[in-house]
Amino acid sequence: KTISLIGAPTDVGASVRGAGMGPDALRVAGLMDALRAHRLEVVDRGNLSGPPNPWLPPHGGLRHLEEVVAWNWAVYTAVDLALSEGQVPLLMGGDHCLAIGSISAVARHCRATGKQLRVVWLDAHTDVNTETISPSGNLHGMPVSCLLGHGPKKLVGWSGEPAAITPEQIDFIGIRSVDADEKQAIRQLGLQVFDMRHIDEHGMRTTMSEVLQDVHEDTHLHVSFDLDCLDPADAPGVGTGVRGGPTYREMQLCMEMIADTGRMASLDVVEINPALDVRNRTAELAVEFIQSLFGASTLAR
Ligand code: DIR
Ligand code: MN
Ligand code: MN
Ligand code: MN
Repeated sequence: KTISLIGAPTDVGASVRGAGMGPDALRVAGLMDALRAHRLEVVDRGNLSGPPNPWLPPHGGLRHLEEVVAWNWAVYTAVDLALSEGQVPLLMGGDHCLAIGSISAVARHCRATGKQLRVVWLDAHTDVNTETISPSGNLHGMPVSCLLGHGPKKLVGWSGEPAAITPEQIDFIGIRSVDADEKQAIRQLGLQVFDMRHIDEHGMRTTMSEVLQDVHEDTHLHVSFDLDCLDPADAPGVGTGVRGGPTYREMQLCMEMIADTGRMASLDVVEINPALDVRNRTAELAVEFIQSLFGASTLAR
């Protein structure tokens, strides 16, 4: 299968400027060649275009709603096209609000093809805020709510159903920052959150076994990888870093276990912020993990 790189250079959903430079940071870090080195076919579809970041305060609990809608529509269309051509879309963000368009397109595709969608959300945050509970109004903290059908009307229902996914279809890994009212939302929705304490106590291996146990032949596995999942000591180029993330080795194991399922069919790589990075270290790290997600490992070639 051909991997289709889709750049979405925007930070309209974020609280810190700079994530819009993420796609080029990944290209400069050698993403294409890294994947081709593992005999994968890759096409770079270039960058999508959309409105500039007006950098305004929130309106009714939401910042830049119109801009977030416009960017996500471009993402939805591009991911939909890639999937319809039988390719594996790799969305290069951009901030995490873009997962709304990306996963909505994936959900629609899964319904059309009879696949069972499972989402693995790798993040320090659960991103399940809404306009009524978000302390920031930033839409990169709300994509999961939108996908569950609880966001602003303009960002809900894109998959063709009221909700793109149900709570049982998504698992969160690496979580260590949840806002006060977000905690209640997690409990009410019954979301499966494997927080850092869970990983501390059970290890990444057991955690990922739990997450992946019901992945089977008909599963379409979507990975939404927010680089702030990693410890900021390893990945300094993110807007909202939180210390205490998985180690480099734990994260590699996570990626390798996902690759072992052979079911990953779409991917978001988001929140890389080159303006805050150190010599492109975070994008280079992302490239290593992406290679592992696509099956690279120490002894297999
Ligand atoms: C925070 C930050 N929970 C918010 N969220 C981030 O603004 O909703 N998600 N940074 O990745
Ligand atoms: Mn996120
Ligand atoms: Mn995050
Ligand atoms: Mn589960």
